Amino acid sequence: MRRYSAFAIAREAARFHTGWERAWRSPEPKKKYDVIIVGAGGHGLATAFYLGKNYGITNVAIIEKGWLGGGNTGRNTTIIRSNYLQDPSAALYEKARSLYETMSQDLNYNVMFSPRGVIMLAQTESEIRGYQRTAHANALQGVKTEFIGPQRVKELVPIINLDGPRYPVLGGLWQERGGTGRHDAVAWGYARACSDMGMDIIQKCEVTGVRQEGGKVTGVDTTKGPIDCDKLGLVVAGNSGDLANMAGFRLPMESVALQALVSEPIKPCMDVVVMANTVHGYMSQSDKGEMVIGGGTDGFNNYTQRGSFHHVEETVRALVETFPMVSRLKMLRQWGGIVDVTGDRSPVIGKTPLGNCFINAGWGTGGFKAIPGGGWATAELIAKGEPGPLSAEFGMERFIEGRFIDESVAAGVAH
Ligand code: FAD
Ligand code: PYC
Repeated sequence: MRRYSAFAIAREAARFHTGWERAWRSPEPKKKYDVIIVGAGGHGLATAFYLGKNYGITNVAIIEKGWLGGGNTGRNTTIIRSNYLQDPSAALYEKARSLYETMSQDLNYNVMFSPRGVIMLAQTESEIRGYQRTAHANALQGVKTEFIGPQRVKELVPIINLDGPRYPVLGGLWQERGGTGRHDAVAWGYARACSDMGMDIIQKCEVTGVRQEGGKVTGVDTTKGPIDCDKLGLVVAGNSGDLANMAGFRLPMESVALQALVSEPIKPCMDVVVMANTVHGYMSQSDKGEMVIGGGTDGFNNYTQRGSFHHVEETVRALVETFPMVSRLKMLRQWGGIVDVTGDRSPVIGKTPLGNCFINAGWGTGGFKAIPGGGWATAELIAKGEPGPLSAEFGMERFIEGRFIDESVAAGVAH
């Protein structure tokens, strides 16, 4: 792989950009791999990358039914933060956030990580108490956050209205090193690095069956024919239930669409990310100037990757009290992604009833921020066959043992 650099840009400019290589190969599948990862979203690609980088396992195929990064990874609102309440979550999300800090250098691919700061607004007395508790927990966990008062919120977000009639802004949980990253660049950067290590990314290839013998996976059936493997990783977010069905087990998860929208581009007006969880909307400004606005999940299980009119209305209505300028914006685009939600709003990274089959799923509305950490932990699980310290608490047996990792407040999006 030729490295991207300022020198490379100058060289290519001099020869009219005729020398750029394809960022990743598009091979036909081999008959057999050491590891097959199903799903070329951020978590699947990051898992493959750390299998190669941390464990030297490179005979790997990443199989994707659509195009890489075309699932939730390319559909999210790109918020990165690690201000979770419970110790195992704070460790996992902070590992991920810290990997984002150096991701562009590590992958030699500009993922535009922008640690511009994230505020979760407190707009009720109970939110004040909840976020103060999180700030104290984060201090013990080594995650840098602080609870700030309304005047500091106003300094950080001049366009905010502190005195809304129903939900005044009473303060907020501020994480200065939280922010955003370019979501599809994250997928592309990992894909390029995986391809460079000799891994095969096979797009437009749907897994239609999981073949097994004596309680172990032997391979998968796909729309490009059967492919054998020694180990299988299922990393398919909202389609996890389908894949588990093919493999013959059930998951404690449900799938639901989560929607988002963007406005027309406007001049820079807000250089932090604001989440208003009580009124239920969150907003940041993209580099193009669009206001990126997130709404809620659909109130019923479904597999649609579309937006719907009532969500636009509900989300915008929720935001105008706190951000009156939103009432003047034209909305440009809306879309949806299928998120996979667990009962405690924490992910599953763990073993399955099939000995050599592992799963990374259940990130719900918040797995973009976790991509490098989730991939790191899943690679360790697949390579060693046992969870490591980052994922030890996240196995699905916690739902049988009643050992929940309750993150319903930190999840940000009520669901
Ligand atoms: P995906 O990116 O969905 O990848 C799974 C892949 O598996 C898909 O590409 C799919 O095509 C493929 N696949 C499925 N079935 C098969 C099959 N049978 N064969 C082959 N391939 C298959 N998180 C945050 O942290 N911050 C946010 O601001 C944020 N905002 C969000 C906003 C929206 C509107 C949405 C929808 C999600 C948001 N999220 C956010 C959540 C985040 O996007 C997801 O948790 C994360 O992207 C999950 O990554 P993934 O790699 O597990 O899944
Ligand atoms: O997890 O921070 C988050 C988030 C914001 C919007 C959707 N998810």
